[in-house]
Parts: sequence; C-alpha cells; structure tokens
Amino acid sequence: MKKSFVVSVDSRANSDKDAWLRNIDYLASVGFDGVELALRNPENIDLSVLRRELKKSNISLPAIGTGLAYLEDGLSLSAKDLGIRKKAVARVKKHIEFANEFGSQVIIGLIRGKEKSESTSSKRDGIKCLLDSMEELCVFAEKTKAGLLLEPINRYETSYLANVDECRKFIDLLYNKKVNLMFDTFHANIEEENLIDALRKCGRLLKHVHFADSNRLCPGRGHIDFVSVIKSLKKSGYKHFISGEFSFSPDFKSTSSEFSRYLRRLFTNA
Ligand code: LER
Ligand code: MN
Repeated sequence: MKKSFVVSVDSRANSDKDAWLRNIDYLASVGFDGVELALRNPENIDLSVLRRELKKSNISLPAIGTGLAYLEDGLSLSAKDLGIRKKAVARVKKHIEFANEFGSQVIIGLIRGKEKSESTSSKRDGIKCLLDSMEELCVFAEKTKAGLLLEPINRYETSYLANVDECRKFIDLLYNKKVNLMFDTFHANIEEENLIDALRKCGRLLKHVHFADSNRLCPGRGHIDFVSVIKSLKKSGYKHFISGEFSFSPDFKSTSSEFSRYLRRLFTNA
C-alpha cells in the first residue's frame, strides 16, 4: 500500500499560485509516495511544471479530484439544465485528458451534484441524467490511459450514490465498464451499516482509498477503527494508494506529517 495526500490547487485570482508546488515538495520530504490533486479546472495547470515537480520529488499522481468544479463553478453531472450538464461533462473530459498524461484516475465524487428538491421523481430524473453523463465520459475515457473512480459520498454532500451497494448497482447499469470504485472512510462511517463489510464488498473494483476520521480530521483523532481497516485492506491484497483527505489542524505541514507518521505506525502494527 502506498501513501498519498490531497493537495488543492487554488487558482483564484489573489491566491498564492505556487503553494501547491511547495506542498508536493513537502509531501515527498515526509515520506509520501504520491499526491492527489484537487483541480477545479485542469487548464489552469502547466503540464510541464507539474511533470518537472513530480520528477524532482520522485512522487506519482495516483488520482485527481473534480469536486472543486462543482463547489466553485456549480457544474454537476446530474443537472436537469442541459447547458450545465454539458459544461460539467466537458470539464470532466479535461480532467480525463489531464489524467491521461500521468496515467492517473479521475474521481467522480461531488461533481455528481445535489438535487435541490429531494422528491423521488426528481431523484429518478437526476440519476438518469447522471447515467447519460457517465456513459459519455466512459466512452471518452476508453481511448485514454485514465481511469474513472466512483466515490460513495454521504447524503448531505451529494444526492446520488451514498454507499458501496448503490455505486456497484450504478456501475452495473453502465454499458461501458471504464469505472472502478474508491472508498472514503469518512463517508462510509456515516452511510454504511458496517464499514469493514462495505470495504470488503468493493472487491476487485477498489482502486483508491481516502482516509479521514469520523470528524473529518486526521486518522487517530476520531473514532474510526483504522487498525481493522488496514487489516482488511491487507487481507484483500490491496496494493493501491491510501490518500489523506481531511481538514488541516492547524496547517498543511503539521497535518500531512502527522498523517504520514500515523500511516507508518499503522502499516507496521496492523
Ligand atoms: C468530498 O466529501 C469528498 O470526499 C471528495 O473526495 C469528493 O470528490
Ligand atoms: Mn473523499
């Protein structure tokens, strides 16, 4: 199992434009094997700069997140408004092209969108729109080296696919199977009857894992049983990345190094 950490690329006008590059440097210095980039719009990134940074730090890019395109630009793959949906699909295609350059996977999480009216019929319409968007993205991804990852996300953050069972059923509906599963301990702690059973149910589709504790802080600061999580991953032969995705307390450096130490202990003792 390999260690990674989420770094958001802040492309807002008055942001510190190079902070994410310094963060990648720092992750390498405290023992991470990979970085997961949260990208609102991949067109804001200079590929040659990123390639140089990854090579210099000897670190890989296992996955990229798309949630900022929903949170900051309101793009949603399930939007009833065809214009918004088309923009969301076009944006995720940019993420796929970007991931193709690095052999990474694209996370389909918050970009699934949130239904304002939670009525059954509007949810049904939303899931149909999501299915259409995903079919188009799968066909697009088929021609690339990029993978797609469906992330079960708790009901308060997205309206669709809150748990592993729902994600697996959704994948079965897709004509084209370019989609695998990922697992986020924070969401699973809210939505699953039994977190370890749910993890097991991912089976061979599991290609990426997010770690955050029950309070969305660094593992070890809440009440999720990470020893059992690691034992279960080891038993299943999981070889991919565990990526830290949680609030910084107090800042990026201390939080990421705390996580690196925590995972080192867990890998040795579990
Ligand atoms: C959001 O809660 C989350 O877990 C992200 O990975 C979604 O893209
Ligand atoms: Mn996550």
